Amino acid sequence: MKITGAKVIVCSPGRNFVTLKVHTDEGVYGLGDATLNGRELAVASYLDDHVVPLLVGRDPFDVEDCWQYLYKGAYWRRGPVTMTAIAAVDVALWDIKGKALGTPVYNLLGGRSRTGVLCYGHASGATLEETVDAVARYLDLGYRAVRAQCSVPGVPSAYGVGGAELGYEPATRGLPSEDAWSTEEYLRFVPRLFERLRGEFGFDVALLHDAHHRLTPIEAGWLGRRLEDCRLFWLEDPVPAELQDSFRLIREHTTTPLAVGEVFNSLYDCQQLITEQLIDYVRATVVHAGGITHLRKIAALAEPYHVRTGCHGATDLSPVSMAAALHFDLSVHNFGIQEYMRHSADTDAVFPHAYRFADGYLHPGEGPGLGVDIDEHLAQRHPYVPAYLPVARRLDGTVHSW
Ligand code: GCO
Ligand code: MG
Repeated sequence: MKITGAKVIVCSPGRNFVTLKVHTDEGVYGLGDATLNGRELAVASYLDDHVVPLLVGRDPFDVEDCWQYLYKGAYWRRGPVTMTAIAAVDVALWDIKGKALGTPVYNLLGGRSRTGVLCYGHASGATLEETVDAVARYLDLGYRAVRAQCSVPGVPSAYGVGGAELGYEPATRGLPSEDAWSTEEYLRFVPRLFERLRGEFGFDVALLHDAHHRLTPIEAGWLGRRLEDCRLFWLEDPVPAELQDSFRLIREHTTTPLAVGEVFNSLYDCQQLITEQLIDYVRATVVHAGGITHLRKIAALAEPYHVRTGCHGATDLSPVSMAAALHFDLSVHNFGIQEYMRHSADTDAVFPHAYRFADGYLHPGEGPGLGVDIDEHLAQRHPYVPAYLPVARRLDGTVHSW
């Protein structure tokens, strides 16, 4: 089998997605997601201008060789744009191999390690009571794990609140919006939120929280310790992860489990965090961390250190990424949990897929390959719209991590 060409499809069924469709001489094609939120066209160009010409004539079954060729052959290594582009090719090749062999991708990855993929949904509200109601709604739907975010009194437009019916959509069309931030107000409020949620729902539901890179290590240590009695499943992104040593400082102060890595794009971004056991969950994803091939290596490094996976699964990861994540999650031994934000009806129509939710678990389906497709005709009806993630400023106007 030979690759005959590949097409980059940019569409915006409610939000922007970049999809790579790789064609072969036997008529089988594979899909890969190449969406980098707010920077989509950079990856589309990287693929179109620099990667697609390298694919023609290659054997799509040589997945590892193709990965190494694109990674080492570029000379310029890592970075979100490069690694997202490589991921798109990698995932498309796994899809082709599964389809050609007539088996779901998880069978190519060692088979099933579990019967379903535990996932968590996003509950949020403008007030504490609204957040309580939102968590209740997720429990009614069958979720066993829920991330809770809430507007903080005195902080207009806190991270993680509002948007779609069952989820949260941070990118806005046009130029970036600006959110305000106050660490003091936030730290005063979050313990109240989780004490209330535990009081209301008890300890049978797993509760998660995302601090979205906003704290300093010592602030994060304080928050983690203050939340210990609420037994969070994890506290996510307590600090920006550029300085990995900072996690040691957090660890010295709290036993609240830590999750990090949705912005990571390679094993080298989490090597220290894993081997020094500074985190409990690694959130790297197929789409931003070099595809299934590279994410498996991250999971393999993490396994002996008791670090489990908790892949990013926000709405900016297309259904192609979600499908790929589920095959990975089902097969990898040290899986922890999968984030699952539902896509809009428009997105689901453009990307028909076999995966389904039942009783708090996701299932990738039994069809060959990834079990996801793209309706190109429909995609054309939703052209790209410039959109950006917000920028955060502290109350005095200083730019802060969003
Ligand atoms: C999460 C994330 C997202 C990101 C978004 C950026 O935990 O789901 O923090 O909400 O902010 O995916 O593109
Ligand atoms: Mg996050």
